[in-house]
Amino acid sequence: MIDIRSITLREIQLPMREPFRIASGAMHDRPILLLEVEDAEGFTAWSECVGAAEPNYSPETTSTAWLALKEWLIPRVLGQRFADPRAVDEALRRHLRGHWMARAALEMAAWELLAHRQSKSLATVLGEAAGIAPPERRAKVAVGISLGLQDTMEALAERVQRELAAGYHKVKLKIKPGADVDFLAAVRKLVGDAVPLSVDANAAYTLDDLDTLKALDAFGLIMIEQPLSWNDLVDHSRLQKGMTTPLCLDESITGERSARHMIELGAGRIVNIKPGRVGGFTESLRIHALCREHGIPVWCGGMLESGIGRAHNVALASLPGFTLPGDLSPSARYWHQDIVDPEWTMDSEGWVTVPTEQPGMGVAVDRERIAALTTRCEVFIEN
Ligand code: OSB
Ligand code: MG
Repeated sequence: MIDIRSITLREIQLPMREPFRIASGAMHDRPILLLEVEDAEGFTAWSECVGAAEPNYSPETTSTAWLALKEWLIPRVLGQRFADPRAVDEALRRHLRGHWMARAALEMAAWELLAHRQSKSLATVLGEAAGIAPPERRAKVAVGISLGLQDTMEALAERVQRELAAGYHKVKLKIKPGADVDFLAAVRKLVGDAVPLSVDANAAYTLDDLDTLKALDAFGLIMIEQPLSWNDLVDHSRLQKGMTTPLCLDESITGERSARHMIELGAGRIVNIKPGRVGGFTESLRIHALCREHGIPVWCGGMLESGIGRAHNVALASLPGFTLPGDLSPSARYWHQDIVDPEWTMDSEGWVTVPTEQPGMGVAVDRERIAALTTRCEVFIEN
């Protein structure tokens, strides 16, 4: 049973250790929209919306999500009773187009609430909902790092070397036209051909760049993530037919339907599942099941989440279809100080442990720090 009594929206500004650059823009500090949800029995759940300040990755931002939550989504759940989080998901998506990130924040809070009510870890609740037997659920998850665009190829190559030494299972490099083939050549020259690398273009190329993209086949990459337009499948299908490196879709996958179309069209061979991008855990579980059925590897991407969003991602990544390392860097990679206790850490072999001992996401929220970082706040209470 999910019966939400109150919802608090907060936007915080979380200072970053270093700017993060992708082909379509840079992030210097991370505005993060947080939800604190309380149910009729007094259980509290936290969740995070992955929208950013600018619509340069997705059409959504923290401000559009705030609006959608306030105007259309929160009124659908506040004071209502739902049998389970899937019913919440259904209520949120009914006759509502888009707003995946806003929906996801509320939907994921419902799963977190359920975990607290059942006194189970979030990973356990998701594993059970997916029908996965306990021995098949991962106790620890392999971590990869996503490196933003660097100014020079020397700086990039050194950085890759350093992160591999830190234990990361995979290094993903952001690329864009003019910072691709030469940069990769410099990296391979320094770290060798055997280390697991991938690239992410964040939609910076078109089919006019076919020669450059085909040249990437020479680098033995695990995958090329989202080379073409953010909402495209057809051009990716044409590109995949002309390349040997597997394409992985990120931005183009907004749900099970686009994942199915990707498979049918051969528009990619790997899926990056970000629960915050696809509307939440219900849809993530559907994509996970579909991909398992078709032998398509999935992995859990990241959106520079705080420790709250990371917790939700780690729980999802414990499912068996997540066979590739996730972008699940520990707290200290992005933040001087995270907003959860304990902070997320990775061992020297590049593993993060899935918390299963405590109810819910397995980390406590640092309310004082959140209060100190809050730039706006609004409370919605059942009347
Ligand atoms: O495309 O995966 C992406 C961050 C912001 C926007 C888009 C992306 C990313 C990342 C960060 O790659 C991964 C992480 O959170 O560690
Ligand atoms: Mg990506």
